[in-house]
Amino acid sequence: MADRSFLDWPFFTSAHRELAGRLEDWCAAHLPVAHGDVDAACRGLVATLGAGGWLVHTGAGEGERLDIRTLCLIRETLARHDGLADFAFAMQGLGMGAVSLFGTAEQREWLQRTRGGGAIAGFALTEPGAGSDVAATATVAERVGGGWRLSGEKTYISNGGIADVYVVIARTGEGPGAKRLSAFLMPADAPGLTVAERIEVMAPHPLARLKLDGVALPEAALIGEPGGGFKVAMTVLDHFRPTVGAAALGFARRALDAAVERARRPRPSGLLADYQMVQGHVADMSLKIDAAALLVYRAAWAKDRGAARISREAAMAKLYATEAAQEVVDMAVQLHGGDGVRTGIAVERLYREIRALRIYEGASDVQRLVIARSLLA
Ligand code: COS
Repeated sequence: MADRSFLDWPFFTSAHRELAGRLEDWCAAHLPVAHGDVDAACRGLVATLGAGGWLVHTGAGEGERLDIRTLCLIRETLARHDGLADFAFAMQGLGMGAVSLFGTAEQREWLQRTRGGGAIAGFALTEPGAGSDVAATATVAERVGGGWRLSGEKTYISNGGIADVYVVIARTGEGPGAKRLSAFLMPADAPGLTVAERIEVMAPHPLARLKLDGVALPEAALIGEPGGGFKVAMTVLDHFRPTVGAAALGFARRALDAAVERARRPRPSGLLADYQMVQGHVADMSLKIDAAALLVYRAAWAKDRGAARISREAAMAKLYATEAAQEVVDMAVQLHGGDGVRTGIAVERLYREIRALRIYEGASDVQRLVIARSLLA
């Protein structure tokens, strides 16, 4: 069982501790699931997480706000039990993040479905020519009659192909650079929206390149102000980057547990745990995990207590926790010897699962940029 003493830290309320305990029991009863057909697994996980009441926390209705500590606790716990369950949970939040933070009452109606597990969400931001550089977004939204017509391509879109609704960022041309983008709510059945390519990755989950060929959306699809899309996207990312750090933490804790179990396992030549170098590695893993947890929950707590913007704290949490988790998982693989790279063993799966977290929702170097700019501006 992973160390849960961090729940006593002052970042949390008794409600957080109670939720973490309930989720632990729920995970033990429901996870992991079979990943063979990832689309079916994700659909099933969204339904099960919805039925369990966990997806309620992925969105904020009128007058509510997202509780980032809750999102982090849930992601950390789910990731420790099943990476795909964490993915399914996380995407409901990220996908609908713009609606939770900026949506109209009408747009928030989608939240009832995504928070209940009756609809799946996606966030269509990245493009073939605009990954780290969001201001280079080329997808265009033109005003046509009383609505909008969107054309372009979005890639590496999680839940692409199985989502029922996407938030999409497109160029509307109101001002220079980043001020030319706007956010839209786009149902997956909008005519002109197609899945151009399914993308297979080392830790499989639904991922696709989407083609928007004159997708017609009503005026009411606009989220926030015209020209406010860059800010919408960045604010969503500020809220969800700490949760990526939390997922990394879940993977790292699982890896440490596996390494400790391995080190204590009796062997004819003695326990690995008796070697000082092994002890040193275990100490370093544990240290990285606590440091990551402090940064993750510091960022979440800062937002929950009302900080207007947590760009730097969120970037620090995501950068450190994902990089540290990669090192922890890698060391866990090493401590398993040859078994560490055998397909199907927990640390081999974690090794594949952790890698993308240093890239998605802002690659590590983007986080460094955000941190440095906040100091040097
Ligand atoms: N919250 C609110 N406003 C923000 C913001 C934030 N987090 N970050 C930037 N802005 C504002 C800036 O204040 C600036 O406004 P003014 O022009 O009024 O001063 C404007 O947005 C442009 O900001 P900036 O000049 O910093 O933008 P850049 O084009 O240099 O981009 C980075 C900055 C690289 C940090 C941004 O593009 C980014 O985060 N990229 C990574 C994208 C990503 O995470 N993709 C993952 C997709 S998977 S979902």
